[in-house]
Amino acid sequence: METIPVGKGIPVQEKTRGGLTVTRTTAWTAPGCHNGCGVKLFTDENGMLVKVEGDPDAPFNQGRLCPRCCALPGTVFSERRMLHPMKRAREDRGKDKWQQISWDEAYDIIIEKMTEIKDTYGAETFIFNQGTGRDIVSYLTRFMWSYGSPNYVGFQSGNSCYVPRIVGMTGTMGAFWLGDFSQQFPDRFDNPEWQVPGVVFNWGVNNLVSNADGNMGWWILECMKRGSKLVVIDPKVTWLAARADLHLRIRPGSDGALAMGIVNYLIENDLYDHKFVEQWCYGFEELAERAKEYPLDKVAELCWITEDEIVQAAHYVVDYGTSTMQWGLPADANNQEATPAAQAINAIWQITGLVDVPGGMMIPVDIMPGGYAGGWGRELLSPEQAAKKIGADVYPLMQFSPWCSPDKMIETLETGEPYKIRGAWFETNNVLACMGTDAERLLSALKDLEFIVYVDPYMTPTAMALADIFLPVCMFPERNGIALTTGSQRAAAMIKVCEPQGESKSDQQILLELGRRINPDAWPWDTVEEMFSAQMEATGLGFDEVRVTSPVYPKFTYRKYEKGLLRPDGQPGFATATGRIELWSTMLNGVGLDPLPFFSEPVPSPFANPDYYEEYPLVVSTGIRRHGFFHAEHRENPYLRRLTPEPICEMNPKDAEKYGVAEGDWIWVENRIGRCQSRVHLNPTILEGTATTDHAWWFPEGDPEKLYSVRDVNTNNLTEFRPGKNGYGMNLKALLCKVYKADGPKEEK
Ligand SMILES: Nc1nc2c(c(=O)[nH]1)N[C@H]1C(S)=C(S)[C@@H](COP(=O)(O)OP(=O)(O)OC[C@H]3O[C@@H](n4cnc5c(=O)[nH]c(N)nc54)[C@H](O)[C@@H]3O)O[C@H]1N2
Ligand SMILES: Nc1nc2c(c(=O)[nH]1)N[C@H]1C(S)=C(S)[C@@H](COP(=O)(O)OP(=O)(O)OC[C@H]3O[C@@H](n4cnc5c(=O)[nH]c(N)nc54)[C@H](O)[C@@H]3O)O[C@H]1N2
Ligand SMILES: [Mo]
Repeated sequence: METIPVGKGIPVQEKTRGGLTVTRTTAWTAPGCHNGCGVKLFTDENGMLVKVEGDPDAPFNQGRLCPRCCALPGTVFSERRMLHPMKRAREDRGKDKWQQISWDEAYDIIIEKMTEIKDTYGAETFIFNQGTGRDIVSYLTRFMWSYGSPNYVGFQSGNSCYVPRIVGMTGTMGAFWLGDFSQQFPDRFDNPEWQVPGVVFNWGVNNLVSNADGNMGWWILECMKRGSKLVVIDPKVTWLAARADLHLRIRPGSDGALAMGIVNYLIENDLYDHKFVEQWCYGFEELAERAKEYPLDKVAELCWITEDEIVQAAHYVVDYGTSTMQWGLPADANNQEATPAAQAINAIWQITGLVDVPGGMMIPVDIMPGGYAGGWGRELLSPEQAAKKIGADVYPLMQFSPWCSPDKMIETLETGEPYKIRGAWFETNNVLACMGTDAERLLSALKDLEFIVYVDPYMTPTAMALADIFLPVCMFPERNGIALTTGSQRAAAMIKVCEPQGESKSDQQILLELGRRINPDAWPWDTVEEMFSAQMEATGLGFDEVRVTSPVYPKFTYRKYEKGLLRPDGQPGFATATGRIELWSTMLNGVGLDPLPFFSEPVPSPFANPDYYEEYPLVVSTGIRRHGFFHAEHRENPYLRRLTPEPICEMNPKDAEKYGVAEGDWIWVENRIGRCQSRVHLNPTILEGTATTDHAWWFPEGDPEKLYSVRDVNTNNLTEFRPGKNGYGMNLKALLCKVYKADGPKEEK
């Protein structure tokens, strides 16, 4: 593979005038992050990390940095870091009765219990749990496969972070795409091949705060400075929405209808790219027929917007040369039928031919195939064991990804069918505070397992409730590593600049050491650096080399479908059965699913469930991202906590008046699944009839044996295990709720 080394010639380490050592490296995990920004870490003569700056030479962030990295020393040196491996008797789960042990003892207990479970019941009865993408995916999946289990899970119903959208992309194009903000080029906005998008669509994404999925919010401003128009589709007036040329404040959960309405308008008004459709698309007639079900008047009513706004949006797609689109989590998680909605949104840019062209939608080049997404070592799992994956029989698409079905897994935990689950491994997943849907149901389902291991830099409510063995991990300044980010458009080195706190070790070290004991053939490396080099084999680069040339970019070309660069057989076209973009998906049809995009109401919804709506009259989006927190993390860091000290429910002042609550009140937010507490914040930019809640709340300073009050304030007391027909998608952004006054948390459980 042809690669472009960016770092060559820039020193990795230098002394500053103040006597500090500055190291150019990459931010990755822990603590949690999606992006892998280039950073400069400043350490003093005692090896203390004293300061972090953004690296202006890193093309990805060009010196920008979020508050969580700026406040990193407070996170690394927090008194709440876990310093030693610990064990606890199974009957003491939930009690703060831990005993410090050595790594050897921890490993011995783990190997003994995991071997016993495998020999007695089968490796499939031991499940592996991961939260969002952090730097463990490829190592933990390899560990799981080398042990023999097919069950990788995160307990977010419908695997509803990115996976539903990815199925919508691969199911139609055999590829994955992103908005083209020049991120694939080391010289970025100056690259001569790149063109500034005529229009940027920001579709249900708050990227200045979340910088989600390999996208950075400031790139949009760079495009706007260079002339891009901006369209924002978001019920809330975000910072970017306030500066948009067009802002569609749609009803949460109605995105699929809007997309189908735009597709229909583009086709009926002959605004699509005939030549591209004829040459590269399959199933256009069928799509056009389906889209007729979404005329302007109907869509306007469903989305709570005007017909004219839909018409304007459709024109912004095509009237300014090119347009590109960055989307966000609501596309996966505001409606069970998320994949069909993702197909609909994709179709807008597919029928207009804005595919892998400068300033359109961009198909990234994977520097390490399967690296970030976890395909490394999949051959270690035998076909017999793979066939035991929970949910893959009901949802056949699940055979193709590392993940099993969380919705079937919760049933399996409860019923013991088709087999009883015995043990669980949690790494990067504080599931009872954040990722876990219907948190109370999940706690009941997990609490009696025979053996639970938890791996984290911090004690968490989940570890306190469930773990028998706790393994402390170190953070990125304390270890070496390679950062592979979403789309793996680059590989970057992480360089150790300070000693790990206490006895903590890196995830990679832990999994290599345990892997060598559990299946030595699968883990032939003596050091983690040797393992990193093996992972990067396709690039021909070793870790030592990447250490100085980091970041390394794969060479990028546009219109790969014309050049035979997308298909394994090297022929022009797309990696689908027909070789074309399948607007009518043969892959989905092949597993008995609707091959065309469609919209159906989220469950519950104001239109589909009027009786529910009458009792629970607010449409609530849960999980608004905050600058200072990555999910359930960072609340122990005083600098970051100050930004958002408590969970907030934002609502329009008119709704607050209607429901008798006021600014600063503690309230219950409640629906038919459960309730959680929050403080009211009145915000006139919230669309009337809707509200938002923060997710992932707990109080690290609280009582461990009350699980840090997580059960009082967890917004996932309101969410439900209920995926779409293909097993993917859920509703956590368009719930129906009511609100009323409460006394404040820490009173209840
Ligand atoms: N600081 C910080 N950054 C993060 C995270 C974090 O916890 N903290 N988490 C990371 C993770 S794993 C993810 S998945 C991403 C998620 O980040 P994003 O993809 O940006 O998603 P959200 O922040 O959930 O919502 C984005 C916007 O969608 C709007 N919205 C809500 N409901 C709907 C709807 O139904 N339709 C439309 N069109 N818009 C809607 C909201 O008002 C909000 O402005 O963030 C990542 N980045
Ligand atoms: N209601 C509602 N719920 C949501 C969401 C929402 O919008 N609304 N968002 C959902 C989404 S999109 C996602 S992706 C999930 C995220 O859910 P998770 O990814 O499970 O997030 P956390 O609960 O913060 O748990 C992560 C844990 O990993 C630890 N950690 C961080 N980095 C590392 C590391 O490198 N190694 C190890 N071993 N540990 C590490 C942290 O200290 C923390 O305890 O939450 C989901 N939950
Ligand atoms: Mo996520």
